[in-house]
Amino acid sequence: MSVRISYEDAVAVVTLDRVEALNALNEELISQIGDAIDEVARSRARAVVFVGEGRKAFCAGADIKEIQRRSPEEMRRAVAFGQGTFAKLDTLAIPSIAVLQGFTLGGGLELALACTFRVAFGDIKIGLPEIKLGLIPGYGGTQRLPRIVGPARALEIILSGRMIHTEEAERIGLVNAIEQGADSREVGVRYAQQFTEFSAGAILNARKAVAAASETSLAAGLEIEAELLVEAFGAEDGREGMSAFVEKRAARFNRS
Ligand code: CO8
Repeated sequence: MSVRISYEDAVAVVTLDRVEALNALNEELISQIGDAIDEVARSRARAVVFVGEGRKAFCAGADIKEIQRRSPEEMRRAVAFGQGTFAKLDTLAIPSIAVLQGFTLGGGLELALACTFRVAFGDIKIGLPEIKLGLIPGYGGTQRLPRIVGPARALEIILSGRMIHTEEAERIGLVNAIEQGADSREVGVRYAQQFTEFSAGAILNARKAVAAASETSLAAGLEIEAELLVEAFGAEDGREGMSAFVEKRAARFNRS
C-alpha cells in the first residue's frame, strides 16, 4: 500500500508513501487516496491531515513517466478520475489539512488546494510547473488556485511555472500558516486539533457558506448564509452552545 491511514484522537492522518518517486501521483496512488477519503468519511474522525513520507517532498506531482505513455483518450479518463477524487476531498464533511514539506508541485499542489487548509512545515518550494512540460494543470489547479490567491496571481504562477517559497506562500494566502515541530504528522495533528472541539455541523455549515462566496452572487450568497445559520441555530449543537454560555459551563457538542 502506498497510502496509509492512522488516527490520533479525533484526527485521521493519511500518509502518501511513494518516497522513491517523491510521492508522485500515479493512478494507483490516486485510487488509494480515494479509498482513504472514503474510509475517513466513514470513521469518527473530526479532521483529516495529509502528509508525505520523507523530508524531501509532500508530493512532486502527477507521475510524468506514467502519463507520458497515455493516449489522449486515456488522459481524458485519468484526468476525470483524479478530478473526481479531489472533488470528494473538497466536499468531505470534515476539514482537511495538507502539511507541505520540501517540494509540492503540480498535482501535489492540486491535492493540497482541494484540502480546506494548507500548512507549511519548515522551508517549502511549491508551484504548478506543468507549463514547463508543455502542459497545463489538470487536477483542479486552474480553478482552485484563482479562488485562493486571485486570478492575476494564479495566472502568473501557472504561466511562469516558478517555485514559490515559504514566506511568499504565506503572504499570498496559499498556505494558512508556517509551523515548526518534530515532523509533519505532529504539525498536522496539532493544527487539526483546533477544529475538532466545536460542533461538526456548525463547522460544515460555515465551510459551505464560505464556499458559496466564490460560486454565487453576493445576494445569493447572503441567502445561503442565512439558511445555514438558521439551520445551525435550530440544531442540537446550536441550542447546547448557547445554553452552555448562559449557564457558564463548557459546551458538550455532538461527537458524531
Ligand atoms: N513523476 C515521476 N517521477 C518523479 C516525479 C514526477 N512528477 N518527480 C520526481 N520523480 C522521481 C524522479 O524521476 C527520480 O526518480 P529516479 O531516480 O528513478 O529517476 C526521483 O523521483 C527523485 O527525483 P529527482 O532525482 O528529480 O530529485 P531532485 O532533487 O533532483 O529534483 C524535483 C526534485 C525538482 C522535485 C524534480 O524531481 C522535479 O522537477 N520533478 C517533477 C516536478 C513536476 O514537473 N511536477 C508536475 C508534474 S505534471 C502534473 O502534476 C500534472 C497534474 C495534472 C495532470 C493530470 C494527469 C492525469
